[in-house]
Amino acid sequence: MSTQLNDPLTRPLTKNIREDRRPTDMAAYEANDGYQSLHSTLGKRSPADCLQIIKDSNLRGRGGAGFPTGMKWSFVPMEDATPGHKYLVCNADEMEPGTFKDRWLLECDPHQLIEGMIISAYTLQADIGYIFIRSEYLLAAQLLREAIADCHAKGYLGDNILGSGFNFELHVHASAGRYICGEETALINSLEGKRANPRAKPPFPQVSGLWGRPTIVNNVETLCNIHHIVQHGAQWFQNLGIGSDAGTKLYGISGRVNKPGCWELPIGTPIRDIFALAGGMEQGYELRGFLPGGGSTDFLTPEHLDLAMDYDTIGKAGSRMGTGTMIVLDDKTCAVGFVKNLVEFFAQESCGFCTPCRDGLPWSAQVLDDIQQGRGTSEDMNTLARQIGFIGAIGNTHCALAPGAMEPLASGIQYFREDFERHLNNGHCPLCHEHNPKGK
Ligand code: L3W
Repeated sequence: MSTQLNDPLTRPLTKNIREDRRPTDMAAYEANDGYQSLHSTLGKRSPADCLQIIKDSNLRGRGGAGFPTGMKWSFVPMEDATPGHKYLVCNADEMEPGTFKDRWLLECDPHQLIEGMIISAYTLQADIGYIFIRSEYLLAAQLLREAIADCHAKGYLGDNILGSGFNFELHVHASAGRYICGEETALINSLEGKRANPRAKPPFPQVSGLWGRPTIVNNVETLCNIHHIVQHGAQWFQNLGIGSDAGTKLYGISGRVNKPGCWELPIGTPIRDIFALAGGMEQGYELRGFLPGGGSTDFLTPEHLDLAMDYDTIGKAGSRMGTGTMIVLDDKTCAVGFVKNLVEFFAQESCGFCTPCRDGLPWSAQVLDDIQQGRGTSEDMNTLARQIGFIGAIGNTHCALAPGAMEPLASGIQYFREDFERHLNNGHCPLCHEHNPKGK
C-alpha cells in the first residue's frame, strides 16, 4: 500500500490505513467521515430498514464460511417473548494458520470496528457487545479499550446514544488462547467461563446463544463493512465486487513470495492479480500450490491462478475461499512436511470432545511423521485415506475442526503424491533434508 489514503468509496475498509500502520484515533477517524453513519442512522432510520439494506447488499461472512450476513441476522427474534439481553459478539480470535487480515483492521483502525458494531447492534437491537480477541493481540486490545473509552466520552456508547433511546455497552474480552474459540459456540462457552467445546447446533446462537439469549457472532471484517453499507447503500456495495459476490475482500499471501502481505481488493479479483501484488515468487522458487483461505482449505495449483477469488468459483474448483489469505507451497518445500505441520497444529488445537478429532488427528499426524522420517509403508497411505474418508466427512465429528484439518491433507496427497512416494520409496527426501535436516 502507498502512504496515500485509499479511495474511501472503492477501498472502504482500508481507507484510513497508512503504510506505517499508525492507528487512526478518534480525531483522524472523524475527520475522514468517521461516525457519520452513526449520526445519520441512530434514531433516524429504523432497525428494520437497516436489516433490509444488509440483506440486499449480499454481504457474506468474512470469517471463513461465507454465510449470508443478512440471513443470519434475520433469524434473531425481534419480538422477544421473554425480554432480556441480546448480544452482538465480534469474533476477533484470529488463529487460522496464515491469516492476519483482522489484525490489520484492529490495529490500524479500531474505530471502524466499533462504528460497525454500534450500527449492527442497533439493527439487531442488541444491548451488549463483546469483542472476543485473540490473547496475543495485545496492542489491538489496548487500542480498542482506548477507543471504547473515547466513544463513551462522546456519547457514542452507553445509554441513550446520541439521544436516540438506544443503549449499547461494548466490552473487550481476551481469549484464553485456543483455535477452537474461533468456532462461534465454543467462543460463547468460553465467554460464559466454560471449557471451549463447540455446542451442538441447532439451536443456533441467533436464537439461543450467550446465556441462552439471542446472539450474533460475526467476524471482524464482516462487522467493519456494516456501517459503510448502511451509509452508502446495498447497490453501492454490490457494485464493489467483480463477479457474483459483493463488496471488497481483504486478501493475503504468505510463503516464498517477494512481498507477503494483505490487500483490500474487489471480491472476485483473479488470483493471479493478487500474486502480482505480492511481487510473484521469490527468485529461485516456483509455485507448486497454495491453500486459498487459511490452513483448513484444500490446495489449488498454478492451473487455478486465473480463477476469480470468490466463494462460488473457489468452491467449484474443489476448495473454499475461507479467510481469503493464501499460503504458498513452493518447489523447495516438501508437501509431506508442509501438511504434517498443519495436521499437528489442528491435533493440538482439538477440544477433545469427540473421538475422531481427539484421537484421529494425532494418529494422522503420527502417520505423517512416520512417512516423513522414512519409516512409512504403503499401508500408511491406506490408513491416511481411511482417516480422510472418516474424519473428513462432516457429520462424523462434533464440529468442522477435524474435517477442516483433512482438507490440506487430502488435497496434498491428491496433487503432490510424488512427495509421499519419494519418502516411502527412498526413506529420505532431499527437500526435507536440506530445509529441515532433523526432519522436524
Ligand atoms: C442458521 C443455519 N445459521 C450456518 C451460521 C452459523 C455461523 C455461520 C457459519 O466455521 C469456517 C470453518 C473454518 N441456520 C445455519 C446458520 N449458520 N448454518 O452461519 O457457520 P458454519 O457452521 O458454516 O461455519 P463456522 O463454524 O462459523 C467457519 C473456516 O471457516 N476457516 C476458518 C477461519 C478461522 C478464522 C479465525 O481464525 N478467526 O476466521 C477457514 O477456512 O474451517 O469451516 O454463524 O451460525 N442452518
